[in-house]
Amino acid sequence: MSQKRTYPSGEEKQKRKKVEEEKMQPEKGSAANAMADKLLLIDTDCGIDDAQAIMMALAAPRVRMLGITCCFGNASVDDVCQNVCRVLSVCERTEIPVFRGAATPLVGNPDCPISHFGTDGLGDVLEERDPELWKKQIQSEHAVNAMIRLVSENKGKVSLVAIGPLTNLALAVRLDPSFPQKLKDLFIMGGNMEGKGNRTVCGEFNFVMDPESAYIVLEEFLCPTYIASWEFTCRHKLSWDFFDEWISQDTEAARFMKKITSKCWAYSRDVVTSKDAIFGPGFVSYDSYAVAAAIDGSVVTKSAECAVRVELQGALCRGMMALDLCNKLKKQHRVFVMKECDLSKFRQLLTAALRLPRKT
Ligand SMILES: [Ca+2]
Repeated sequence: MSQKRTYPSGEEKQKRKKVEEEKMQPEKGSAANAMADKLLLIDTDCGIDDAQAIMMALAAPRVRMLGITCCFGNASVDDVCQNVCRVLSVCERTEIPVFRGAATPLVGNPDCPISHFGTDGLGDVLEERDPELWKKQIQSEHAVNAMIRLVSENKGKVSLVAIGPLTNLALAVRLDPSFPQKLKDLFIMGGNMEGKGNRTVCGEFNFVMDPESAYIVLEEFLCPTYIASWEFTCRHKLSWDFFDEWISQDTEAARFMKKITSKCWAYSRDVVTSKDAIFGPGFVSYDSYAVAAAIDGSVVTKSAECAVRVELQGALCRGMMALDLCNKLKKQHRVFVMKECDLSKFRQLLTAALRLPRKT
């Protein structure tokens, strides 16, 4: 039987965390501190909640973002690249390299465009959607090559946070089978734990967009893996009152967020969705839960440790993540499926996300 465990679990993990904390230097910006920073690589299909998640990582102290790799999903991969550049520009962090990755899933064509966050992924409200303007900010190196290089250069130190379809990750393990071993850990927003879907009856968006990649990642990434499923995020929604206050802060990031959510139906309180019907109404920053878990392990207070597998067949269940609670699959590798979250800590991290750019 699977066990529900406190997160983070195990004496060894606590010890590792302590050693890591001791290594951290109080003075920000020094070379020594840069060595002790938490190294993050974010793989994204930048829609509005990705923007929120990226800002959370940018606002977190002692986090060094090695790069942002882009994948199709909430929008085409070109729009995704532009969206990431816009977010970095608002936060005055354009020194962070952005890489263009997969434009399609491994099998079939992408089921795009997606209108959840507007056709451009950021609410269809931004002017100057000129690809040429942003093109020069995109690195020429492919996202998958960059991912492998950055992780190989920092072996055992990088936390990879995947908040889009998992195509780039699947390609990375095909190009370099030792890639997962070189990661410190992997955080995923995606999949489901109760068979409830948002994109299909049983499937969550990121996994349904490329089920084969999700399958490969959950079978072959044997590093410590933490999953924020769709139901987990919905069960930890925040109030619309929080949202209103959050986007009303007097900062560039908050003004940007207010703008991109202004005409988006996903942020309309009057729209009743299936999510509202199941979990009640509220604001859910889906991808931010994976980033929060990566930057502060104490945010997630309970998780189930079990084997998981993605269903690739079926009329209703293709793309669904199944939890093997009875160990029927006899898989050695188990992942941590997040169950409970310290909402107060999460709220603090999210609040800080819109206090950007940082005042120096
Ligand atoms: Ca996303």
